Amino acid sequence: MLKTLNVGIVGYKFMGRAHSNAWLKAPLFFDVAAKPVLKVACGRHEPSLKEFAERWGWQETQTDWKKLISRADIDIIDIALPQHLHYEIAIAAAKEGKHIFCEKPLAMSVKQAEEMLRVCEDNKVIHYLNHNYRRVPAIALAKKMIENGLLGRLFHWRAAYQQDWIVDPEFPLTWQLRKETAQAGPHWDLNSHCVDLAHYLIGSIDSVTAMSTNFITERPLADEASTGNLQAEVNGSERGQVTVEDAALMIVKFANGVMGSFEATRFATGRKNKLSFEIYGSKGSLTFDLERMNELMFFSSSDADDTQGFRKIIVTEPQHPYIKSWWPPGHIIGYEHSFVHAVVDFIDAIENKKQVTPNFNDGLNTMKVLEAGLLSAQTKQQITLNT
Ligand code: SOE
Repeated sequence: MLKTLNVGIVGYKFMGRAHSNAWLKAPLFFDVAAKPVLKVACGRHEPSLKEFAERWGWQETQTDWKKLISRADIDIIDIALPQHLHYEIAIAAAKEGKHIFCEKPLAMSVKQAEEMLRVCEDNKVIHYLNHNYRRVPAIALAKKMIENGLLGRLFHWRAAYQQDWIVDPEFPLTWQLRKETAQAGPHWDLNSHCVDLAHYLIGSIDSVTAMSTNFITERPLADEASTGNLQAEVNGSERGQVTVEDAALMIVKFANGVMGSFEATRFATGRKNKLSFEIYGSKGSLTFDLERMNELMFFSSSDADDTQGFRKIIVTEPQHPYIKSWWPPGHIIGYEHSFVHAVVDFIDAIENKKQVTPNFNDGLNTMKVLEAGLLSAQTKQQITLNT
């Protein structure tokens, strides 16, 4: 009989659903090292929590996360909440010896991230930070191609994460648009993904210069109880200040000499969830676009001169990362599959007592870059990182 691991999840909205799906699907499609049991779902609003638990098959509910964490029968705490709630829960969970599966971005600051990492290390728990895009097969393939030298010496990294869900000035002031709950706008939410990918694919970042702007400075207040899934309802006629940026641009120098840029916005009308990057090297180049996530574009200088050009690799073959556990060759996968891959690797790390990536250390490194970006935008100075 396969060993089991009891999971307690905190949060039941967009990420609560994405994580629940991953816990359920992982043992159905992959030969996991242990089977996750959806034991307890935790959240503040009991009726919505109960409905969530019933739909996804969580065995029990709990409205007090402290009680959940102190339960001896829970092995894993899944933090599927906004970033301002990560720190306290992660620290308490690590102190109870629970392994942690935490949604991104890791925290509100470098200071919080440092402490979260230290407490996890002191208590020897496995800590995973869910920058799920590392486990999109096309991106994992890009990593392999770079490591195998197909691009040669790297020169350029260019990333843009573009969405458009707050273009309407009447979209309410949800937690993502307030500094006390989000720390920053797309620079935190979206650039955190791209910085994580840049660390994964290119290497560490040495210096940062950034600028940011606001297009809409005031919005109607939100009815937080009905927000979730990037949708929200207005609460009354009062308006409040937007206290995070609406768009950010950042240019960086990597330790290996690569020049890089990052663009993050929720005002790119028509762009729904477009995370794209381009990497240019001495022997070839790669480009990726999340809106076409099963494809990777590759240019190789070693192709014959008369037929050279970007070719499209459809990343649906059994030789491609994670694919052979899904469908027959040529059948595409989607957004939610990257979460399943994360759960599979996280369970493997727990069972084999090894650390998984990205973890809180990777999250800390990302926080350092993002915080430097905020400081640079504020001071209009280039910031050197001492990592
Ligand atoms: C909202 O901008 C968001 O849901 C991010 O928070 C996620 O990390 C990203 O995957 C999709 O967009």
